Amino acid sequence: MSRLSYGHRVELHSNSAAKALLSLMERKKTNLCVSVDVTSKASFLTIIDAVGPDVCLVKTHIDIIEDFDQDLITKLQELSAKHDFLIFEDRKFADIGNTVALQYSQGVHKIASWAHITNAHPVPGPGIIAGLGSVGHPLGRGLLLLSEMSTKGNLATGLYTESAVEMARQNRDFVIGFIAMSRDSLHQKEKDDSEDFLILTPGVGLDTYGDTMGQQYKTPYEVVFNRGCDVIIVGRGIYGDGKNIDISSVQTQAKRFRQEGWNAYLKRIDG
Ligand code: 6AU
Repeated sequence: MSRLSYGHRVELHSNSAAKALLSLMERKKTNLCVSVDVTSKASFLTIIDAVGPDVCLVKTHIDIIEDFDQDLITKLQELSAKHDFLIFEDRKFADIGNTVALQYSQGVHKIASWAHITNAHPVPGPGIIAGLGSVGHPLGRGLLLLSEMSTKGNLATGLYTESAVEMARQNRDFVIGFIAMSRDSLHQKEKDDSEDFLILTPGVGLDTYGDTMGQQYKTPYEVVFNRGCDVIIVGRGIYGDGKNIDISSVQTQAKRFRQEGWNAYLKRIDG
């Protein structure tokens, strides 16, 4: 599956968010997702406008924005239309189905109304997919399960990862793929050409190996070429600590990661 082009994989999905993301990557020639982990509305929108031309996906942690308001969502949607990217709210839902359905649709953020894609920990079992799907599926949204994590000592390994993949297989209309560190957990079982999952991978960097809190970085080449992942998720590698944002440096770094990710993909499908 990982040798097929993004464009060829569109037809293997029924979910509209998955189709839209694969088409967009093919059309725009980028597999870069920027993770915009800053806390002010102004910095958030400034970074997104700067990286917009180079990304397929903007990833948000909407609950860290100090001055969140509805206008921020309007502006985010305007930037999504202006630059042609999709929106991924990295909410990491982890509760029972009834609770996550409320967290996804209600409250201050009303995530389902604007995020094309969100993610969840599989730890509660299939009920979390049922709960999120009851809200997101009718809206054409897509869900990623965290089958692996990037951090040192994380518990998402072995049987847990395999069970997450099985949960996804039972819900392919809504679960479009995984947050994972490689394609390996799918490889053995990717038997037929009709199964295709997207692998989005965080913990991607070019200049550092990690942070002081357990994050571990791999290069875009390692992630996309060696490990068969589809989308590289990059945060601080592009905008540093997010304090004194230098727009031209943000743009330079975004283009650098975009090129590294895309070249690794071209080499993979060529192989
Ligand atoms: O590039 P960074 O380290 O600045 O940011 C990485 C981003 C952060 C994390 O919340 C997220 O990726 N992340 C995730 C996701 C996307 O679910 C899972 C994981 O295992 N590790 C990780 O870093 O916004």
